[in-house]
Amino acid sequence: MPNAKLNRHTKGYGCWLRYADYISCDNKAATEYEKFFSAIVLKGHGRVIRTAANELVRAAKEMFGTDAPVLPAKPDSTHITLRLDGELLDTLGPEGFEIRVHAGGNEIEIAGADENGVLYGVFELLFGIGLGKSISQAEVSRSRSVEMRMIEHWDNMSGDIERGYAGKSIFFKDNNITTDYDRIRDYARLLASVSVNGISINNVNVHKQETFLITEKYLPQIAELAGIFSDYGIKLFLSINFAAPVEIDGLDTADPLDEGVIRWWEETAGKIYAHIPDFGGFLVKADSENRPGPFTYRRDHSQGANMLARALRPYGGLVIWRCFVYDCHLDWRDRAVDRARAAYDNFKPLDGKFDENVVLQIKNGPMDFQIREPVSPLFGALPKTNVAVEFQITQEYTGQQKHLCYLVPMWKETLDFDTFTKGEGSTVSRVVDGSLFGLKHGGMAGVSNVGDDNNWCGHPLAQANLFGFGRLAWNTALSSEDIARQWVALTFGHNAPIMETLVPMLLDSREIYEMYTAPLGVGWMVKPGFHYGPDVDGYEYSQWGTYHYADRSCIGVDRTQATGTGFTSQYHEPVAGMYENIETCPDELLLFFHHVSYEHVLKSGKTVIAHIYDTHFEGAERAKELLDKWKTLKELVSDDIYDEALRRFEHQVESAAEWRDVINTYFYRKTGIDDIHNRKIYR
Ligand code: GCW
Repeated sequence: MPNAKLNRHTKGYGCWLRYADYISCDNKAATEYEKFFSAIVLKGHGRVIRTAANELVRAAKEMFGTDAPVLPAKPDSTHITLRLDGELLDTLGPEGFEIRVHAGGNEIEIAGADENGVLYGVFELLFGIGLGKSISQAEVSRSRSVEMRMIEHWDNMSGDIERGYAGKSIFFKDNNITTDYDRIRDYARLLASVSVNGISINNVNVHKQETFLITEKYLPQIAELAGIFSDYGIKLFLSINFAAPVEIDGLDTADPLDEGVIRWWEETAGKIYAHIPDFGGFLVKADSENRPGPFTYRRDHSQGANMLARALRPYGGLVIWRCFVYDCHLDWRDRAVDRARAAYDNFKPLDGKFDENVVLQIKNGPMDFQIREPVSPLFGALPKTNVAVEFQITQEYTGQQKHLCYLVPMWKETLDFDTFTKGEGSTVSRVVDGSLFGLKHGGMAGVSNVGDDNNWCGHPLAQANLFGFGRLAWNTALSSEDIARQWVALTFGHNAPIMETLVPMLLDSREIYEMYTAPLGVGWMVKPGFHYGPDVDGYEYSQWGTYHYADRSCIGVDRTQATGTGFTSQYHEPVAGMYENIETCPDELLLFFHHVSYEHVLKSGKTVIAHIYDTHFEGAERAKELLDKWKTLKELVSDDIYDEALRRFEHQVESAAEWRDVINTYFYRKTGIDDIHNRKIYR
């Protein structure tokens, strides 16, 4: 059931993989590579290395118009060799690769520690060409930063996507599984090009019908999709319903210690692996936002996760267990309750109790993907447990792909954050790559921003987030700016005005969005349900535990140990002390940790209220500048991309003005404090 409007030939559809555009413009280096693309030598067997060879054949055609044969042995002419080199496993680790230029320049050899390594080496070579690297810079040796690099879809079988802003699901429609395999293949290729190696295709909120995805009814079709991803070295995972034994087969319990339940999951695992031999495993949201879980049976989360893990273990499967577990029925009247504490309170006591093939997946912040949150204190608090960080690529709280918000700087901040658990240098990236505590598994997961829109992500520039997620997961040391530059060059070609305009737009966009929305780390202030547009008190008296406590003189949440909820004590020193003390707490998180007067003076020298007014006026102005800058690119980028983004920037300007006025008026009315600059605040 292909999307009727779909046009695979647009620039937006092709994303950063339009090889023909790599060599156009003034990319002089590209011509140096042409002679190597006359033949591909394939040393090694397997579906992924075959895909790698096919990718080079395609690139040869698109870049140079050459029909490159794939040969089993070296020809006399120049060529590219793909080779499995097991020895690289010792030096570079799984999925590592090397690109070497040999024999008087007659051969480029791409050697992979395994098949994925070869495929990533191919994309690295092609990206190098796209980025204008000369052949003398082509030799590289690369290792992955983290093992699991997962994309997670919140797609329902109805075709709707929970928190999806780029159309409907590419996997499901009208309660059926897609047969548009071409699109799935294009998607797998896109993900593999940025080294993604795992995907879960259905929503973590597993509803009635999706519960049955692990049954014979759907497994044959799921296996078709899994096979496509396998060609690209990507393992398929499914989100499961913890109550599946009850809902599918009428068992009277889903208690993880019940013999019948244990057997049920073992049999289910057997059935799944009979269809999908390289199935990745289960992703589980349990006891969260009204989903079933082990709490129902007075069991803890290690008991729940381990039961599933043991069912998958004979086949090498993983259980990815989410730590987004909190009470969503809180009472706003009770100032002592604090949702931010929940993940740590629930999981810290279980450290050491999880099986080896369980990975705990922790959201980057303690709340829920706000534009500014501290890093979750659970990172670094689980020295005996495999851990992955969960980021949200889809822009639920960050402008819903209507606003430009390049998220890589925020992810970088999380990865670079020092937990101090084992002294200085105990960064989150070292937690999730397993090196800090010597753990077996770990990774980075991103909630997908992809739907069936022609350009995949809705906002053409939101593709930078998908690209950036993969690049960063592969190499957590890359800078946000490097990633932005790579994406711009590969997507728009070698064009200095585009680079000079777009890279700063991307890099500034998060700060701009933050300026005109909720101030100083307090979060929320969005319309309930949709999470879009301003509604300062939308969640203030709700059960979701997301408060700002603004009154006529003060605002913010006291999360200190001394007088507040004690959340700061979940951090290791010196981080705990830094947040606890209002003098050392960074401005941008002040209202996350402290309840302060509007007249409190920030480190910037401004009062809180002046900061609120200033950032909202300035943020809305800077949104206008984004639009103006985009307009300067009209003649330089393709119409499909230009027009779509233009519409979105125009809307962003309006929405930012709405935010500015609602926030400023709200705080003016609360405080009665005038703007010292006398700007327009509606009374
Ligand atoms: O922030 C919330 C979202 C829900 C989501 C949940 C989660 C999939 O609003 O839509 O549910 O997070 O992460 O489980």
